Amino acid sequence: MNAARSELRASLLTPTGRGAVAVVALTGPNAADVVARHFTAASGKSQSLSLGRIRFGCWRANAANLETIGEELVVCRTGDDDFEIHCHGGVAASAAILDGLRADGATICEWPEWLALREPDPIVVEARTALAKARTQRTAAILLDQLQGALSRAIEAVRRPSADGELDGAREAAEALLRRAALGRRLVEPFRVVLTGRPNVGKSSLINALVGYRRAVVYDEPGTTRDVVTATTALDGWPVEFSDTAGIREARDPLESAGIAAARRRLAEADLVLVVFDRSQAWTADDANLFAEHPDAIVVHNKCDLPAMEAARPSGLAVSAVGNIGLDELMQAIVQRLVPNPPAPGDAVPFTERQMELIRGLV
Ligand SMILES: Nc1nc2c(ncn2[C@@H]2O[C@H](COP(=O)(O)OP(=O)(O)OP(=O)(O)O)[C@@H](O)[C@H]2O)c(=O)[nH]1
Ligand SMILES: [Mg+2]
Repeated sequence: MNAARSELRASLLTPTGRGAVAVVALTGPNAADVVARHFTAASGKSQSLSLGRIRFGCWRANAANLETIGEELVVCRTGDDDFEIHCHGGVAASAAILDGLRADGATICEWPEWLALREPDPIVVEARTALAKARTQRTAAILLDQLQGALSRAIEAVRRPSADGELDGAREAAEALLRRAALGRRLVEPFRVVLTGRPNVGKSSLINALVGYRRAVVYDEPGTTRDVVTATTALDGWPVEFSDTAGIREARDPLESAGIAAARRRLAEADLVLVVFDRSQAWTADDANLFAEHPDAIVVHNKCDLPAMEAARPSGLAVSAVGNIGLDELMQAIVQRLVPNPPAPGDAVPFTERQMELIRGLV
């Protein structure tokens, strides 16, 4: 038994918040004695819980006070030193049990930490932790592949040639894996797509059209959006967070100026920028500056339902946020830029910084 397991630990295994049933796990050398102090089986049998048996009974959170009325619940011994307590799913029930176990000397830990105590493979722990946070089926399927060994096998395929002195082969395999890192970082957190453009070009309208509901305020008054407004959706199974930002211009007041500063911060952290122009208006020096500022952006010429103002403009996608024109093409372009080479089923994808460091360290 490793040092961490020689200590009494308890953890809430179900998500925090209300549910039908909550599960508290207890593990440690004297776990059976601790359970016996709190739990009385309904059958009245006093013998200790045998392995794999599920017992219904009464749990007194405060074991020292025999006067208190206990809670009816189910206890299962899942290992010699391991128990699961299945109680009412409200927040209070599991909190009372954990408080009682803490009073008995148990250390309360988060479930990934609890999992790490019993699972020797850190990739499995990381995959299970990430799976609980995955937002789409597509990202969950990729994480499931890693849980089932895709990444471990790929890391082994780097380690083996590296150990045999075949450095070129190892380096190639490592580089192929690390090319997937950008996607791996977005399996739990969404891709960040930020819209920018001059005031009134239709950024907020475009966000609403892309996510399919009215999230951002639209108004025919330049300088309407002052704060960064986000809306999260899935495009082709990839989680994407769109940020609507204040239109970029010489600010008219301190509030607008704060909005523009927030927009610039958000732009700096973006995975992808959409720079939006109003095709029905003349092409201005400000437009040209914005275009030059974001050389990697997708260029969107909005309001294509209106007559176009003749001007030499950079090429881009013609769309209409209010007329619902060109939005499918825009979404496809976004997906193509965010995930140019989607992994095939079973492909390895590193998804934590620890894994990426490990791969870099092998070559
Ligand atoms: N005809 C037409 N009007 C549009 C289109 N998109 C937006 N508008 C209108 O343009 C005006 C400004 O739209 P917003 O979405 O608020 O523009 P914005 O870029 O967010 O503006 P700021 O928040 O001020 O920077 C509104 O009256 C919209 O209805 C479009 O595709 N076609
Ligand atoms: Mg706006």
